[in-house]
Amino acid sequence: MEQSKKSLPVHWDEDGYSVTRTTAWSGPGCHEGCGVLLYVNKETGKLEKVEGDPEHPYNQGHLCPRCISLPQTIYHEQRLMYPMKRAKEDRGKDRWERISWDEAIDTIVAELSKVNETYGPGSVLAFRGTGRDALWHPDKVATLFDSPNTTGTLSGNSCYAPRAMVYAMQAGCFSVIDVAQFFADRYDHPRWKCPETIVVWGCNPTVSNPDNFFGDWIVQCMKRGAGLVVVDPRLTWIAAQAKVWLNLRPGTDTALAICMLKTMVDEGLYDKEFVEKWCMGFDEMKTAIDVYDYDFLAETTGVKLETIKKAARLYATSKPASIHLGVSIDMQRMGTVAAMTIADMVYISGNYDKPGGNVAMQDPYGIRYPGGGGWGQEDLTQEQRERLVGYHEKPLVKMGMFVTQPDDVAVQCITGEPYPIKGAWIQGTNTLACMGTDPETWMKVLNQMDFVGAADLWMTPTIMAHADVVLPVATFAERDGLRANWYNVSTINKAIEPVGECKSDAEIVRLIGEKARPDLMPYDSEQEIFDMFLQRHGRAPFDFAEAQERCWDYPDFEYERYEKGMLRPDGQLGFMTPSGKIELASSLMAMFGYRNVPYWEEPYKSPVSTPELFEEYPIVLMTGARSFYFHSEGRQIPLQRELMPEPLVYVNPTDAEKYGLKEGQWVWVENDKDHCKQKVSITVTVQPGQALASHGFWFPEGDPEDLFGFWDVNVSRLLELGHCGETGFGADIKCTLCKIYPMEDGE
Ligand SMILES: Nc1nc2c(c(=O)[nH]1)N[C@H]1C(S)=C(S)[C@@H](COP(=O)(O)OP(=O)(O)OC[C@H]3O[C@@H](n4cnc5c(=O)[nH]c(N)nc54)[C@H](O)[C@@H]3O)O[C@H]1N2
Ligand SMILES: Nc1nc2c(c(=O)[nH]1)N[C@H]1C(S)=C(S)[C@@H](COP(=O)(O)OP(=O)(O)OC[C@H]3O[C@@H](n4cnc5c(=O)[nH]c(N)nc54)[C@H](O)[C@@H]3O)O[C@H]1N2
Ligand code: SF4
Ligand SMILES: [Mo]
Repeated sequence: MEQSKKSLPVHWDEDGYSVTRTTAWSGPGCHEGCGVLLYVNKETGKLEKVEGDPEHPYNQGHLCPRCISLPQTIYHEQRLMYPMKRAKEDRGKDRWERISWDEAIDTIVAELSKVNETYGPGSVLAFRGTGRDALWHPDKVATLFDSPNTTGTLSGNSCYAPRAMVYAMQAGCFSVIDVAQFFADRYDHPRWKCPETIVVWGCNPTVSNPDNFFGDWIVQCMKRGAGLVVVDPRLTWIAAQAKVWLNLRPGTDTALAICMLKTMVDEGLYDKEFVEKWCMGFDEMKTAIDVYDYDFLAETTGVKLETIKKAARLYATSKPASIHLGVSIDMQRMGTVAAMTIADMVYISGNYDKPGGNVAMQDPYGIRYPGGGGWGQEDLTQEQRERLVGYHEKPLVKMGMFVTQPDDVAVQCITGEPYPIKGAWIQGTNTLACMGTDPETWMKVLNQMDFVGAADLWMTPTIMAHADVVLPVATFAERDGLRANWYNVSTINKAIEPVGECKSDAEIVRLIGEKARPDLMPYDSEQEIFDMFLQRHGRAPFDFAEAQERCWDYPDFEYERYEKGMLRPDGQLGFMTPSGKIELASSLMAMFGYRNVPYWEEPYKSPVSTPELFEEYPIVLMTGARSFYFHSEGRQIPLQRELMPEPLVYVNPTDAEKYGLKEGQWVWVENDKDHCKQKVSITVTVQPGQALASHGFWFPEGDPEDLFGFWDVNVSRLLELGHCGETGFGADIKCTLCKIYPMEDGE
């Protein structure tokens, strides 16, 4: 075990403050687990300030606005403080009544049990959000009521899942670029190599720090000599630092990737020895991309062919080199194909699982649930498991790839076929204002539920519209917790007592479990659950109390594990795939009847695929790039809200002129499906003919019975469910069409 030295313990006193060293994991929300120091005033017992922990290897003292504004979050007057209930006929009305924790838990358990008894296994559906702390929690709640069904509500599971699915099919596990994050001594570690070139593709990492990846790590590599290629329609800050910026048309990543892969193959710029020894399917892959013409591919993307070839050569000839993907790859109907084609570049380049390349991910000490989810699935019978939505129709769902597919869940809830789904548990997601593609459909889904329970920090539009009981959740400063990402195990160490009667997500699930199924919840405290995660499901050499004393722990890390028998449970050399090799043409995908080599198709709506629609809606619309808000959070927090008070749609000056749009003006963003309103921001960082609209906005200061005004500004109304890629993964969230025009006075 390689540990960095901590000069101070987990708790200490300093200048009238009691200081706690902890790691930040939501709520409030974030994907990260940065080390933070929480300063609590010893006289008032209140949290007064937050600082980045300079000794935590993860963020090395860095901090961003969401953690800095934690005190404003914790003591905000609108935070949920007590459990509350409301009569079913009062859904949508601000008629909440405070109740005790006992009554709240009793009601949730009684109502969800009734649904299960009436409609059978699977009829309770848990809604989960993005990778925050509350990730294993809703999954476990569903299984307590005999249900395998947990869902997101983003069409095509278009966040992370498309990439992850393809990586698993081709190489047996997820992978990430190596920027020294596996080592506690970071950039000084002797076995690490700084990448010569990093390709940042469809990601804005210094803003989004997504999926356990702190964006500043790339900046640290740049300081140590790394050059960048950035693939983004927008000129982001990171794109402006690049040697090559590939400013493609949204949704054409697969065409761009085929063009780059073809350049590498045709020019012999790949690691023939690695391909020969460790890959299968090269010829099939080559035959598939041979049919595409370079000029056609370049023209499709809107980027000059020579620029694309230059980027391909730069990546292929740099040693080491890596490619970092973001969510914009997933947010296209072609998402899995884009991810597959880009992954092919990584595999044939010979940079896989090498220092400074793209490395395979494994759970630290085999600890799974706190970093992902799925706790409870093992308690279900085979019959119950087969009630998973899509189990019989979708082989990848049957295989356990990301629980359900939201587009299918919506259909089943509304039709009641093959069986009704009538109980909902919402923990850590704001379905209507954020996650839900086509929120009108999700309103129908939630409306037809016999019972809806929820746990959140705030009264959200979703909870106000649909919940019957709501529970108040503690922030990470107010509780203990355990986090296991791929690089380390970190603990959350409680610094203050919760405000009001807030409880942690883990304690909430424990209370529900204890009441509903004591046999499946034999734990007297949340700490016992963490002990179980560490030592029964995982192989950690410490229990939770000891983990808290360490605050973080970095397990040993090896490169080139395929040569050491470390990537397969059977200890054989190679990869966790049927052939034991990296499958450039995945045998599993072929077996399931899916295309397993690169191909190109236009987005569902685009200038090329729907020219008539394009005439009426001449702007290619991206929805929802990351800002310093975390999704739909933070609209109540002054420090965050003042940075972006209203939802903005970004357009290029030429389009502003063409369509008569003025800076700061409210406009309609509209397509053939629906419309919403946003405020115009004119910027050269967005290219002519394209626009970017904000997602996740609502107005917590607004009328609760108007659902805080979320509906008018929600750009996901322009998106449709049911147009995913052939595997069910990926949907065109960031590549649709629209027109933008000024609102009339009085509208
Ligand atoms: N149009 C469009 N839509 C999008 C996107 C886009 O780019 N464009 N992005 C999509 C993506 S990638 C994602 S992942 C989804 C995210 O969608 P969601 O996960 O639904 O994100 P939020 O809307 O912020 O909802 C999270 C809710 O959980 C609460 N919360 C935060 N921390 C905790 C906690 O620890 N415990 C509990 N119980 N609650 C907590 C917050 O207060 C908030 O109400 O949105 C998707 N929606
Ligand atoms: N501050 C903050 N951080 C977050 C979140 C948040 O809401 N706020 N959300 C978290 C979540 S759930 C996620 S999934 C991650 C996502 O994190 P990122 O992957 O960084 O997501 P985005 O910023 O939405 O998109 C990245 C870039 O893709 C570009 N883009 C748009 N369309 C296309 C396209 O068709 N092709 C290509 N190549 N690029 C395109 C956008 O211009 C944008 O700059 O961030 C996480 N971190
Ligand atoms: S990325 Fe920012 S908000 Fe997230 S844990 Fe780190 S400092 Fe906090
Ligand atoms: Mo996401």
